[in-house]
Amino acid sequence: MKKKYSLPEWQVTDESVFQQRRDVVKALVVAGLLPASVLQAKGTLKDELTPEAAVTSYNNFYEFGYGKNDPAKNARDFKTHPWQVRVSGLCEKSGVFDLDDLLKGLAVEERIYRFRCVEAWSMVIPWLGVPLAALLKRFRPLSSARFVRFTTLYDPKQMPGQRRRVLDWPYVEGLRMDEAMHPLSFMATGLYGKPLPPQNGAPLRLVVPWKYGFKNIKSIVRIHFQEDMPMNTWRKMAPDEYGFYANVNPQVDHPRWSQASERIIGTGFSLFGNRRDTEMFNGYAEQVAGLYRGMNLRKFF
Ligand SMILES: Nc1nc2c(c(=O)[nH]1)N[C@H]1C(S)=C(S)[C@@H](COP(=O)(O)O)O[C@H]1N2
Ligand SMILES: [Mo]
Repeated sequence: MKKKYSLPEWQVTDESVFQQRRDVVKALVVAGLLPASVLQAKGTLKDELTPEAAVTSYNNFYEFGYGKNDPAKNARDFKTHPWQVRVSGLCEKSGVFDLDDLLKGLAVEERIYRFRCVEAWSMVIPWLGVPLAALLKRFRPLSSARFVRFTTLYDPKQMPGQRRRVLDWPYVEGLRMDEAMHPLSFMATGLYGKPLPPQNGAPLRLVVPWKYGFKNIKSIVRIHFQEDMPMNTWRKMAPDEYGFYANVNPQVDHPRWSQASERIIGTGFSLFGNRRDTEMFNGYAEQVAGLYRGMNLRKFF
């Protein structure tokens, strides 16, 4: 199931094996038998899978509350089946589709991707899903479609966070078409080999691993192809802090904090700090830098 865009095998170790190995290393460090630096050496603590319990309990999903632990509690009864997606705009096959029909015939893949929130924390998550390009091609976008816009469900009855106008609901995100069609762009339907938990954006959630987490819009009910750049929710909220592109970039700080490094979630107690340097395009520069050739990434943050 591993695809070439997943992190290479040697960088990702099974959660339990990794935990054991790290415990041994830590014990040796504490005992003075190994230098502390080994705990931060490249390829050791770096790309371990984030424990499933952390992926599914430390969430941002404001529709279900604003605390990291709220979505897992408040989304427990969220109804994600049946689920319909409305497709509109500059494409040949618009309409309202049942999600089951939309996914029929598309091969489900596993992708292990780094995930970097704009708040400077990160995870490594094994997703299940389909390449975004494969899904979008079904609607035959016209060549005049330069952007695609995604919209989250609006349902204040089920989503208590929407009863307050903390954000301009419903949540909206967008991609340039060439970004959307890039082989790394992914539409997730599961994680850790199981269907997506509601708090992670069931039943359909965008995953664009070289961009900040807020681009990864959850519980999508609408896909719209258009000529002009869509306004995305966080940019509308605070245009000086959140852009349209939102490419992970350690050289362009958030106005209120540095983006040079990130806190690794779920690694538990660490003597030497569970941080790592943030990488350009979240480590995917080789694959995606070409999309932005000639663009000033300070201006288009
Ligand atoms: N609809 C919607 N999508 C959303 C959000 C949200 O509040 N509402 N939060 C975003 C942010 S800021 C992040 S970091 C990721 C978090 O995804 P996770 O909880 O699966 O880790 O979801 C993104 N997608
Ligand atoms: Mo985020």
